[in-house]
Amino acid sequence: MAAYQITCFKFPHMFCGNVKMLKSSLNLCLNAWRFRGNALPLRPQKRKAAMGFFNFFSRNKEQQKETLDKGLEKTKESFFGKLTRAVAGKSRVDDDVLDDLEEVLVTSDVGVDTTLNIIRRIEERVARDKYVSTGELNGILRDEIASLLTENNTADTEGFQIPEGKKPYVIMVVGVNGVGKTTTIGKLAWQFKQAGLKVMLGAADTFRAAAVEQIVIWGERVGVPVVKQQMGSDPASVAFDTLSSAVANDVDVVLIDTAGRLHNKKGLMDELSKIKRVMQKVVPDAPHDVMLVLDGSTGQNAFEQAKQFTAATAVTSMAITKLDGTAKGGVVIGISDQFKIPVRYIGLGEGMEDLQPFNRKEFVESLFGNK
Ligand SMILES: Nc1nc2c(ncn2[C@@H]2O[C@H](COP(=O)(O)OP(=O)(O)OP(=O)(O)O)[C@@H](O)[C@H]2O)c(=O)[nH]1
Ligand SMILES: [Mg+2]
Repeated sequence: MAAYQITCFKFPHMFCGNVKMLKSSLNLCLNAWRFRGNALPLRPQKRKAAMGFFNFFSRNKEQQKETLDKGLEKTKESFFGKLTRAVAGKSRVDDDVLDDLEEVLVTSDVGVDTTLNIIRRIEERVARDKYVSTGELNGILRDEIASLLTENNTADTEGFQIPEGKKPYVIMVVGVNGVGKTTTIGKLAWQFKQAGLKVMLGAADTFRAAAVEQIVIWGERVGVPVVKQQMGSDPASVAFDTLSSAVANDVDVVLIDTAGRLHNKKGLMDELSKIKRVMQKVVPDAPHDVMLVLDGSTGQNAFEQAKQFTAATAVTSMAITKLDGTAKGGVVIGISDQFKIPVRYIGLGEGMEDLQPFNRKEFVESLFGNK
């Protein structure tokens, strides 16, 4: 498969299998940050249902599958378009097809390391089965990617349950600017509320103009209280107030919004540690979850952010947003494979219901079709 190997100097973790891959990697290095809109559209609530604790997501399985299939449409179109071109005129999976497949996976934002893992598994399968037709490739990819991802040692999030003695359960949401932190908080607040939990939000992004307003709007729409102070006030103080109020009001789950920050801005990263320290004065083991939100539509940039953010602060879960309307959904496979920190949720739209627990098997089945 790989004739010779070259290490990409800019991103040494990107191990480039061959020249084709080097080209793809360089393209990925050049990916620009995506702009984002500021709109906060919310579709009307489709269904109100009191859900059990163990499956708190208010949409039933078919609705979730529909949203997932629709959300991944662009990724599928792009991936299968490339795959079809790669195998055109070839009947069996040979070294050439594998080389092309490698390129398809890398250019679909799966990431170099995960791509090499997938290719290795398929090579083993081809060696075992002697003859594999290109028509079988799709099913093989689905199976191998699904088993690669389930070999990871983290379990999928099927539901949400507050662990014994962790009330209020505190989730602090972090990430760079515009990735969808506040929106994810709004969506989660809605889901938790639907499940019958008492929810409170903390507007600890006091930095960006209109950030407080934005989370207050979400609070009103979802019908949960938001603890806030003036813009420019100390985020740690807002977090302290939120937790104090949560304890006094017997709240089940607290979601703390934070300002967008880059991992390499020391002052801003220190601010996160301060927020944590101050929260611990009220709830000693808070935050119980530090959720990193990543914008999936930025592809390999999301991957880089995950790497750098997890190295800079103790992240315990991830949410990948904006998978709808992008062809870069393959990044979820790479992130889920490469990080031991679980991807808990995926964002598939701007509406309240467009957040789902990430289920690796269902994700791969949606991408490659059911058996
Ligand atoms: N299509 C789509 N848009 C999303 C999704 N999640 C968030 N957005 C949009 O992304 C934009 C930014 O979302 P915010 O929630 O404000 O992002 P943020 O990380 O809080 O931004 P800052 O507070 O500025 O750092 C908004 O227009 C959201 O509606 C998603 O899953 N799909
Ligand atoms: Mg925000």
